[in-house]
Amino acid sequence: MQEVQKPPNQKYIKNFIVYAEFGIPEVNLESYRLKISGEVERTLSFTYDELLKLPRKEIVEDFHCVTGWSVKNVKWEGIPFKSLIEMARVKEGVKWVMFYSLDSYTAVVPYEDVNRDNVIVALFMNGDKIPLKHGFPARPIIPHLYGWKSAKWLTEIEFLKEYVDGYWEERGYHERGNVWEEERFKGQGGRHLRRRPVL
Ligand SMILES: Nc1nc2c(c(=O)[nH]1)N[C@H]1C(S)=C(S)[C@@H](COP(=O)(O)O)O[C@H]1N2
Ligand SMILES: [Mo]
Repeated sequence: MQEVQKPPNQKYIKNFIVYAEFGIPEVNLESYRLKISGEVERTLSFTYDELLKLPRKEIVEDFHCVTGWSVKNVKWEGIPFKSLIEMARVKEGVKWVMFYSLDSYTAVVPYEDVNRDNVIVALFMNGDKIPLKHGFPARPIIPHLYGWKSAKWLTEIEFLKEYVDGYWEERGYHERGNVWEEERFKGQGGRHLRRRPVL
């Protein structure tokens, strides 16, 4: 049997460390909406009840924070990202996706990294509604990217043709953040997005 490799320079720990750069927000489900915007044929807006009625899938994946900790086998359940892409009819030429959170946190990811079968907008974590401190009502789960790309308290998904920094990207963190290629900071790791000198 082939052993599943641990990502480079990560250590497994038992429990998540909670991060909330802007504090844990209050969530009002009456006014909460998840919006799909930007370069789409159809702008969408879902209430929490509407999100709960969409078809869901379950994934079990390890979670990796760029600071070096990982948690094994987290079970998430939510809306397949590909089904949101279909519902909104994302336009040709989209290259990036920006996530916006209730607390003003933002994170950017390449479109090709979310247009995959094991990427979801999670509503459930380990069998229960996502606990508030872990991002209730919704957060994107992109298992092969570092945890900072998983914006908790998600309120908007914007499809973009041009790159824009999110919160941590503005502070030097990588545009993609692939854990297997160790893309922690801009200019490190992976093949595609390495900054080439402009001559
Ligand atoms: N809104 C928001 N989302 C966030 C963060 C944050 O500070 N605010 N921190 C990120 C980071 S760096 C990590 S590793 C994970 C941690 O998830 P957890 O707080 O559920 O453990 O959330 C990510 N999503
Ligand atoms: Mo993180």
